[in-house]
Amino acid sequence: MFLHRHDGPLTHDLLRAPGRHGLGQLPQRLAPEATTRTVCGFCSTGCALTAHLRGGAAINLSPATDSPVNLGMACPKGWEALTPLDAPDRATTPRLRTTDGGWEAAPWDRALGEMVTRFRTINEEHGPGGLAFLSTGQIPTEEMVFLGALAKFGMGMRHGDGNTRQCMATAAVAYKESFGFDAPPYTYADFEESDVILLSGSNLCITHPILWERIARNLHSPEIVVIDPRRTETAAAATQHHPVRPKGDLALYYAIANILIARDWIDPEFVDAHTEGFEAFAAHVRSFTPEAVSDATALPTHEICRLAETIHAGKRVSFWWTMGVNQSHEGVRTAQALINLALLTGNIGRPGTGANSITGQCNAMGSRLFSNTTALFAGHDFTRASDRRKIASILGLDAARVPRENSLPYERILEEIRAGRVRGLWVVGTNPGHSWIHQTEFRETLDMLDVLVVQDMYPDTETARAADIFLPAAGWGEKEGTFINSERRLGLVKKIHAAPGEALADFHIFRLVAEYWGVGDLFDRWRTPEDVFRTMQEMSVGQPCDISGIAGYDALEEHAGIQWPHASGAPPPAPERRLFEDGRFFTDSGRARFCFEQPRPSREMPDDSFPFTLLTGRGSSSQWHTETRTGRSPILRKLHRAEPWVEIHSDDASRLGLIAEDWVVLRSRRGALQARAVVQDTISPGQVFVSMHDAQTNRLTFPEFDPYSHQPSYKHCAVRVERAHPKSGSSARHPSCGGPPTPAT
Ligand SMILES: Nc1nc2c(c(=O)[nH]1)N[C@H]1C(S)=C(S)[C@@H](COP(=O)(O)OP(=O)(O)OC[C@H]3O[C@@H](n4cnc5c(=O)[nH]c(N)nc54)[C@H](O)[C@@H]3O)O[C@H]1N2
Ligand SMILES: Nc1nc2c(c(=O)[nH]1)N[C@H]1C(S)=C(S)[C@@H](COP(=O)(O)OP(=O)(O)OC[C@H]3O[C@@H](n4cnc5c(=O)[nH]c(N)nc54)[C@H](O)[C@@H]3O)O[C@H]1N2
Ligand code: SF4
Ligand SMILES: [Mo]
Repeated sequence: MFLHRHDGPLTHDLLRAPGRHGLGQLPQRLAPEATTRTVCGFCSTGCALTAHLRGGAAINLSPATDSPVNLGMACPKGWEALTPLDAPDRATTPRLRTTDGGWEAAPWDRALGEMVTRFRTINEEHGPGGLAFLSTGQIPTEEMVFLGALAKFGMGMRHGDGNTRQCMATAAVAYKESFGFDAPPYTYADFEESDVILLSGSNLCITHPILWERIARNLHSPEIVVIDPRRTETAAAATQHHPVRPKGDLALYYAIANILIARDWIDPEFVDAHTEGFEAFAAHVRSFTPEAVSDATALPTHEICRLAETIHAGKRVSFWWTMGVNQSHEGVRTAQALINLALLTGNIGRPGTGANSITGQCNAMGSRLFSNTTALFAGHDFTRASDRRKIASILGLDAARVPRENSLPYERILEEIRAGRVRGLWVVGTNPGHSWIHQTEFRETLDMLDVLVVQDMYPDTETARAADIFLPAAGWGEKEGTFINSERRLGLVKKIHAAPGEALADFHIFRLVAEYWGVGDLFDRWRTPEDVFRTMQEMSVGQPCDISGIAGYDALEEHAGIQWPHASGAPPPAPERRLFEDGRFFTDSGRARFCFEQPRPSREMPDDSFPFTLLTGRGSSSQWHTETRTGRSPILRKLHRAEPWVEIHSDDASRLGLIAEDWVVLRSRRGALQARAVVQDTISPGQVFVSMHDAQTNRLTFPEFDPYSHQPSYKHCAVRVERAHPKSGSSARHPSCGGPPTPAT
């Protein structure tokens, strides 16, 4: 027996219930030789996958044909999702840092005892602000709920955030302000029903390949308009590509709005009946003539007019955006500028329309609603007493346990660490030692902690390597729960694989931490993920995301996923549903708001010393973020370049004396990286692009944040390009990607 509570024995059922710890047992509900449906654990598309089982465990995956999401399709990551689970270097035991800086394997009992003792000491010395957590959009919602409740109501933490800050915070804030709730209005069928599809800052072909396939099925010969500084795979397949100057979007969308208003190409009935703030918005955009914004957008005036004409010509126009918009120093206003175009033209609430943020991670939507970080559970408000009472009473807690303030956002938590106020950090299911902006500063920040606890599937992530205590987690496929995809669909994720060694589902780790902290009784009713799901349903009652009408996991199984809302008493869920069909929004007035502001430049623009603008983003459909999972599949590795690469225009290359495949150094004021030159005119002169999958990338990025969403502006900083010194290009290889070692910074 390896589990003992440090101040008394663990409860009996925690020790004895079969399958509870995820230590190899598979759930009884799966027949030994059969198939079962699950939801992919990579991107937010939420493809349904069929798991082919032998002896109750999955031996293969294929796309499910009976789901309204992916219609029998999947991308390489989905097909290959089992391989990373079987990697020989999975974490199988907890580990503790030794005094000489090495590691020792430790039983759970010791690791959790150590975590609790050290966290408690911080709590006693520094109060509830001394501890914080950073979580993820890649675990089931039920696990997010458990962590959010445990950390904030059980352990008394005030601050917790997640990697959705890096990703979706902008869209969440934009929707909340414009629509009154964080509510992406669309359903995937809209891709097939639009006659104009405008994609801004989205490389859908590689980041959401199955959504691109949905566009390919559109029978209305749609105009596909891509707004992206680069001629991406998506732009190359579109009918129009407008290579906007990086961060020129806000001026561009205001200019388009100006043309639409000036030419009377708006929908006045919709604007009158369902919006507020139109007059002020019209006055605001009046100075944004195509001529006035031509420089800011790098687009000729006729191209800006053509964009407005295209929108006007469409009967069903949909506006989609992803990270090219969200990751910006003015992301919220840019997202709202797109929302404003949909409102002006009445393109919302009908098939094929909408102002549509495409999410990123498999459960980013779950984290937006249920992680208990910036919003209290189910879109409630920490600062509102009635909301605190409601949530506390559902959880059977004293309302005084619910913090009265919102958590600090990610970058402020890091500032608190640097100020010596946050001393203990718990990182779950994210790898900020690679993915957070301005890595030099981030690594220094981690070094200032008294205790860093990292909970991950793999012990060697950049973040795990800095940990004091490492907890081995089961991954996707090794536990059950629900994900919420981009179109608000809750899908059921199954346990189809045994976790290795002593790795535990995050759900069970949270249960154990609760026990060790001495607050296990607060969460006694949460024995299984489905218990938590029922609590989520109760918490959602009366909210726009009401899911109280879903008849448990069985209903999710039967319908292959159900979109929110689905309130109790509602008719059986249709396979595809969109929001705002009645023109009523979630604001107090029921009207959508026009939100706008004067554009302003980034704080770091190219100059004589650093003349290039650095863009970053996804590199291929076979790579996932920091590559802890996809990097462990030999098949996926074959589908992309092995070495780091930088996309550079041929004019710039010849000016710098570079030819294709030369090693170059990219240097910003904060750091440097080396990569092979990919010389191609998919990028404009004066710009370079590197993929975020390379751990070197965020050494360069500039820590600037949207003031409202606090999302990092990953896609804009100033760099210079140098030919790599021959000596550094040839010797030892970069450990993770086969490239040369990185130059000193
Ligand atoms: N294969 C794969 N798929 C993924 C992921 C992955 O890691 N790998 N990650 C998932 C996640 S979490 C997310 S958030 C999504 C991200 O999905 P996307 O947002 O589609 O991906 P990115 O490549 O980050 O950025 C999209 C584009 O923004 C452009 N861009 C940069 N600056 C600007 C600008 O100022 N204006 C405009 N209009 N465009 C700009 C870039 O050139 C880039 O082509 O992908 C999801 N899907
Ligand atoms: N320069 C630049 N940087 C970027 C971006 C960019 O476009 N440019 N994009 C940003 C965006 S949009 C995002 S979403 C972030 C992503 O950044 P991260 O969240 O840091 O990236 P991942 O590699 O997805 O990290 C997930 C971690 O969780 C672990 N994990 C997976 N499943 C589980 C589980 O079930 N339980 C536990 N405990 N662990 C698990 C994985 O092994 C991995 O270490 O990167 C951001 N960083
Ligand atoms: S498109 Fe996204 S959800 Fe679908 S199989 Fe690929 S990674 Fe998974
Ligand atoms: Mo993301």
